[in-house]
Amino acid sequence: MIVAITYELIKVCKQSGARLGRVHTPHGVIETPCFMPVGTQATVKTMSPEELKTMDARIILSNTYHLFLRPGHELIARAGGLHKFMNWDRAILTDSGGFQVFSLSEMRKITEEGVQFRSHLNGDKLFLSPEKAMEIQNALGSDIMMAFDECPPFPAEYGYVKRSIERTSRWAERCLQAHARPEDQGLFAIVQGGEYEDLRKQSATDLTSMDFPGYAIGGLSVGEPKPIMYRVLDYTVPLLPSGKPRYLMGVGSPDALIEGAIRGIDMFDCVLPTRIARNGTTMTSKGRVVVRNAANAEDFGPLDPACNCYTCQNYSRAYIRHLLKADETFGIRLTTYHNLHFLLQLMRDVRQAIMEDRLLDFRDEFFAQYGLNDN
Ligand code: PRF
Ligand code: ZN
Repeated sequence: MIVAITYELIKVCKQSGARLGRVHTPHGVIETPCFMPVGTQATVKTMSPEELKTMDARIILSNTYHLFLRPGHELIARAGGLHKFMNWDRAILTDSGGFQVFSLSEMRKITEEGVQFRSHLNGDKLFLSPEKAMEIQNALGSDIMMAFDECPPFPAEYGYVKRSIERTSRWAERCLQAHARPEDQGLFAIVQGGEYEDLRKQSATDLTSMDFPGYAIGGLSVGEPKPIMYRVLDYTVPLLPSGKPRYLMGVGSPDALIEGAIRGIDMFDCVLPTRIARNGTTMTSKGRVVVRNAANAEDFGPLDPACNCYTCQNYSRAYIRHLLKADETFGIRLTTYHNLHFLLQLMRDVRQAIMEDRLLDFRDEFFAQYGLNDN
């Protein structure tokens, strides 16, 4: 059987247990652990594909839910698929829409068949199901597709989460059956189970028996305290097959990227760097910097003296602050470029530390600079 996505383990960090590896996709190789910039609307907000390449992004994420609502997956298929439509020839992962239906749409009704909801754009009555999520992602042509899951809120009662993971497993089976392009698109399953160890185990056991080319951990970073997330990872990651990639969904704060890698996660995505960039907040080696603050009015130094990105090499805090205050688009392009570069560089540093068996030392040094309580 031909598989579109394979994982190559390069080495395990002797100090931390973190994995250095490569994910092979039809649109190139991804060094892992990796961070995936989010391009919800078939664009990473304010960044061109060429700019993403200059920071060496190898894979970006996009969303079934948004592209289904607008411009529609049939239109994107007629354009030649999502890669061609958006002029991105590297890898793309698409989320399945389940999570976005729950966070964005109104009047949703969940049944065994799927989820009925109203579009957050125009109120249209729409329906997503495992089969529909596969049809849309097959039409988009993403390299990695996600199974249609339910992400219970935090906190959620045990009985609810148990019924939910059982349905998510049945939906995963339906996704496998409906997937029409296994030769050039890999379908990842999503382990759920909230904060309940036996339910995470049940979910992982169900899904790993179905032999997907990769596994995600969903239902985290949904409002629970960080120690709970780390505990769930401690007992869930070892349940996943070591020969396949492991993806922690919706996590992108620097501390969680490092802690996740230490626990054996290979892939991450999050809107955090791009979202906070647009309100003038940046991530630097010394923690978060709100460029908009008055303290930066006459600071002619870079956002982060330790950063070698395009923004930091050419522009001052004072200039960026001025652009942001004047509502000039270039300001949020500069902060977005820096934040994405910062996280991609962080992951390069993490990979180097794994290579040299010193990821725990790296974590301690990073946190001493960055500050522990800051995200
Ligand atoms: N499921 C899906 N997408 C997601 C999540 C999930 O649980 C999360 C949770 N942090 C983010 N994105 N399908
Ligand atoms: Zn920078």
